Amino acid sequence: MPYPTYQNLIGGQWLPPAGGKTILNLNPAEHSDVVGAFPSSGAEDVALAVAAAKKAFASWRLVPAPKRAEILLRARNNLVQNKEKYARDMTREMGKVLAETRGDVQEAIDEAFYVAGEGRRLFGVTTPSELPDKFAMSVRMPVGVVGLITPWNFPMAIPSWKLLPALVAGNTCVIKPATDTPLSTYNLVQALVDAGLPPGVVNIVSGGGSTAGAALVEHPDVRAISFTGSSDVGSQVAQRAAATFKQVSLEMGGKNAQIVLDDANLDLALDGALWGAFGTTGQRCTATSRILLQHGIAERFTAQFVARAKKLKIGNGLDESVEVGPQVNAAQIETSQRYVEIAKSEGAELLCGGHALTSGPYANGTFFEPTVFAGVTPQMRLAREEVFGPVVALMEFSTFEEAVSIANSIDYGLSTSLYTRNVNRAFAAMRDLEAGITYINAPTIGAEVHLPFGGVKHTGNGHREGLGALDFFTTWKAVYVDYSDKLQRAQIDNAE
Ligand code: UN1
Repeated sequence: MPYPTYQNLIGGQWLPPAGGKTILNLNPAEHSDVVGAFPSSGAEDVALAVAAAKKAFASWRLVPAPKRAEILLRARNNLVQNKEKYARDMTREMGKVLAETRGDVQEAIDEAFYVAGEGRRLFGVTTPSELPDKFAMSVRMPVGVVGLITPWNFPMAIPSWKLLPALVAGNTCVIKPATDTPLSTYNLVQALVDAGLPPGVVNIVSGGGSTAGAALVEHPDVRAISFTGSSDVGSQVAQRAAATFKQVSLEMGGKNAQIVLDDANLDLALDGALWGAFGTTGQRCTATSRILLQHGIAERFTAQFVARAKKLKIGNGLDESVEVGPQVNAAQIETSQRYVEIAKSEGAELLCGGHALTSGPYANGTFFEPTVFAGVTPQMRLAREEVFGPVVALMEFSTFEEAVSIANSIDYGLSTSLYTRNVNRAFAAMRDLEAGITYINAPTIGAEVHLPFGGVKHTGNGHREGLGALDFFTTWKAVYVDYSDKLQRAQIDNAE
């Protein structure tokens, strides 16, 4: 089957990568379905893109923010119009089911709407000066050229969390999409270009992390890097970016716990656990990967959870009746398989799943069965390390305090959830769970774009997307206006 070849977008032009190499983007449900060939870019391509972004910054920063926002609003309308097509493209390249890829495009639509409103805010702060006849204010300035490195699990939503706030604030961007899912970034950027975004304001350089990604992180003219991916890679990004004093925002792994107390609405907790653990085939940084069960309900919950996990329909996400799509690639399947072996060898009990599906309708894809382990203890690797696949650990506890302590006993701190009808416990959990996000009576997944998104401990380095994004993509400037017509020396002329 013929397939299209995509180029990099640099300074408004579609250019082939300098090295002439490409990477095939395959449908993980059916490898004979080639979505397209995308550039395998290197430092030379990144240098061109950064130069284009630098040039465009000179004029983009002077476009009034409300005007920049109008482009985002028009882009939003383009996304709405193309939602179904973009969702289908995304299912083809990433695998998750259509309902979810529609949600992913919708998240970009929501982000555009939210961020466009910021064009008429971008609030600064005025404060009195300590000196007479002097005015003081703090204004938000763009950072400059920013580099964005995005993951494959939310191929349009996460690029939108980064690109759109960066743009409304007046930055210009070079984005390196995930090698497995570049098309959705192309679609998002096309919506912006069609909305009138000037050339060079957003540039796309496709390729691998160790080549294109590393070059972006190291380029001296890039002032900030926003990265979403694994904690291992994030740590390298931060270390390399430090050499040129870049601001770095990192959103990384999770080992997210759903706690179910004896008094919970059990059916609700089951619905939440199933969606949190196996939605997106477990490939969300917010996925539920530990389910902590109080002794009183553990047996009932476990039996029903396993029965329902076994019934989930696995298959090609383009089939509307499918509930769980493939994993994104063979490496992810290997990771899931590896953790199944690790968990078994550590003494956890495999209740269902545990294998890749390789025959019949699954023969040409990367599928893994929804997998449930019971008897997992806090020391086991399955309780501590991120799998990023449909493999979930059931753990038991006696008291609420013990549950919180188990939930907190890991390096990660992204999302957490508590199912209970006890309002006191709910508020204690909101305070005590070490995580950037806590849900009460809802699963660990499902963040909305206008709240802060990010985590503590090894999940992040303190920045937030959503509500916090403008803090990252702007830099404060203090401005003093002295209208006294004389030299006034702060801390000296007005001293007590
Ligand atoms: C991720 O988990 O990788 O909160 C991003 C959610 C989505 C975004 C998830 N809105 O589940």
